[in-house]
Amino acid sequence: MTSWWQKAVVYQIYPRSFQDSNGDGIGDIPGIISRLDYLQLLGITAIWLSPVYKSPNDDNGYDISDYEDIMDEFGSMADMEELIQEANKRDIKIVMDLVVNHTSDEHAWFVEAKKGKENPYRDYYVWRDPVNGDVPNDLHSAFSGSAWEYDEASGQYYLHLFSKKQPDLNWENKKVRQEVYDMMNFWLEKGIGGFRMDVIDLIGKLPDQSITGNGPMLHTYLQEMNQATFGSQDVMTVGETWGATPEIAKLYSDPIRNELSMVFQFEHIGLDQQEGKDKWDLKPLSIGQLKQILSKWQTSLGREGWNSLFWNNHDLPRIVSRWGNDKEYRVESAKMFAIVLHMMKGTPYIYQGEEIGMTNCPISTIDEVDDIESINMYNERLDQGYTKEAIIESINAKGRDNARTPMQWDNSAHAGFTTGTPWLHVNPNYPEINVKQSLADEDSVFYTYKKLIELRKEHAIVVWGEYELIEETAEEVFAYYREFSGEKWLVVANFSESNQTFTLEEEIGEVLVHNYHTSLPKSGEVLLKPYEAFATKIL
Ligand code: GLO
Repeated sequence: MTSWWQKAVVYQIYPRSFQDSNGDGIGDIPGIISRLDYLQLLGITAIWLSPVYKSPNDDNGYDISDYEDIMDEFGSMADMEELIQEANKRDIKIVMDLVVNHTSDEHAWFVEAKKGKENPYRDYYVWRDPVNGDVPNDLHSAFSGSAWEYDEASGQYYLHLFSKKQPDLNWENKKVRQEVYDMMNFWLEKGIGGFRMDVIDLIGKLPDQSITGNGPMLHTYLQEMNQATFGSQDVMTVGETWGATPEIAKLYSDPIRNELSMVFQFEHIGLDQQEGKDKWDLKPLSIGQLKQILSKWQTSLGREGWNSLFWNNHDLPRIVSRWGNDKEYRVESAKMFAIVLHMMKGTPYIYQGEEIGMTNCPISTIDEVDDIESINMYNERLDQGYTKEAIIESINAKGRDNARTPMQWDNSAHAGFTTGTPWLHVNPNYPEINVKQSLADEDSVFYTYKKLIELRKEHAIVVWGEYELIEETAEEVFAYYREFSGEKWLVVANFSESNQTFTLEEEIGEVLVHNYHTSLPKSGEVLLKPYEAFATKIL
């Protein structure tokens, strides 16, 4: 059986930073609607919309206070319905972000729960008595510090694996699960194309045993959710699953298990982080490892799963700055990352601005930072004796604001994002890097993305072809074959700033996409320039 999402290319919108329509400095839904023609031109099939629900914005919408209402700054439910319709008219589906590991502490359920131990909503969350006058155990929040927050009034602690304004829901409570399923059906009835599920690997947690990810009930809950909500509908679902291995991914996405369409795995994303440390402890990327990890995922799911392909999202630094060269070879390296990823098997995701080669936005003091994760880490590490310089270096490398600076539309004030004051600084390189410029330049990164999306739509081999890594290459050269129904394609990419050579073992035919204008020999040795990448047919 095949599904639309196997052939899809998904574009992620972080609404706060995409397009403001009313001058308040915050992106909104009418702003997104005004840019749908641009997305249609790019050719994408679906939009993953980061949360637009009512929220006090402790974690920019990932702390939801009402799942069935829209954040005031973003617009109204009528705007949301119009977005779904207008997108559907352009054959674009809207995939909603489902954040159900936790709510906001301002959600009505938590407000009730806090009223006392006897409140009917108390058990919607995870409460524990103190142990020896202290926190119940040493569970840590992903945003620094203990995962337990003391509630004076009742003398108990509640669990928050993220900020203390994001209390964890108690999934062991059947009523909680039913509320979530009802809410999902509310959105499905509005005609959405599916769900991206935030930190979904955490819902089966057993906090008393310090088990958070991959808890024993996780897959039982997902099967129950599938049955109670989207199971009978033609939608896509993608779970955010940190720490997933291919074996774990199959549990979620093997079609016979009736759980999710696919998951986001993060193995390649952790490759520039020191072993056993966290994301802030940097080490250089090994291209050899990157090839090995991505190839493992390409070949190990078989029919028991489906890959999602991504370099970027709202939590990650911009790939061109991270593993490419965002100065001298910005265009070449941005295109190279696109070619390598979009020619693989799986569903590609593009994060807003990636398609024009937007870059990280370095800061020099903590006052310039908005992201709660970075701010909490800064304070924690200052206490631990790190220097300010070292912490700022980590934030510039990995901080989430890098990806969250406003979308760069043109070279007018604030990059055409807003007529007001943007909520987060615009990257000062917007006069050179913006959509208007990209559309006017036929050699821009944008047209490589557009071409890659077209290739996927036109050639079944891109969707279904078997993948094979070419092992005998220089470390810096990432090359692979795709094969389908007697057809064979070759993809070659130089991941370095120096020239490399690659030997064409078979005679090549039509060049499908290439980030340099030079012509390639039919066979034999090819000299690859910095970040050169191409895909060709094999005769
Ligand atoms: C990644 C999420 C992130 C949220 C977090 C809490 O882990 O996408 O942006 O902050 O999940 O909801």
